[in-house]
Amino acid sequence: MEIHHTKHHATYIQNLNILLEDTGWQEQSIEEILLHFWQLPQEIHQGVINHGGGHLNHTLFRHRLSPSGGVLQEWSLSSLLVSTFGSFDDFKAQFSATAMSVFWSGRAWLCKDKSSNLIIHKTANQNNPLMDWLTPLLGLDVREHAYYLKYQNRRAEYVQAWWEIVNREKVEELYLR
Ligand code: MN3
Repeated sequence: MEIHHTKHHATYIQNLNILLEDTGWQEQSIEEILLHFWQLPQEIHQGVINHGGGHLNHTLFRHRLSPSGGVLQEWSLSSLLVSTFGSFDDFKAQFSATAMSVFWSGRAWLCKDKSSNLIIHKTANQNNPLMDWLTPLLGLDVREHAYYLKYQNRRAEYVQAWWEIVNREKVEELYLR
């Protein structure tokens, strides 16, 4: 986790700042940059998606972690999760299956759509659900660098361990926002 934060995440920020030099966009929020990147010079579009998305995705990932974890069944979103996915365990199973199905590099997400429905979503590389007009509530990085040092190729064990440190208060706060 420390290397993921201080090396991988930091590199995305450095590269994004280099790309945005002289564009006048450096003071924009990362969400605004990703929603309106097409207004930037075309030659930096993909770089802004990659490094800007990398910055936002890793920020979202880290801010949804809590050292104390949470008792998942006590989520205030539980009734909505149950009515949406069938049961709390079904939600976890569907989310985990989505995380396992990501090929190579990407994320599984719990998102809120424009009608406040909960949906499980998947993105590739450093794309962010904002770009699909969804509000990301909870995201799990399943690129190998997220887990390889501790779990090697055992992504399922990493996904299982991650559930123990999900910051449910943060997810609920974002849903209600
Ligand atoms: Mn990562």
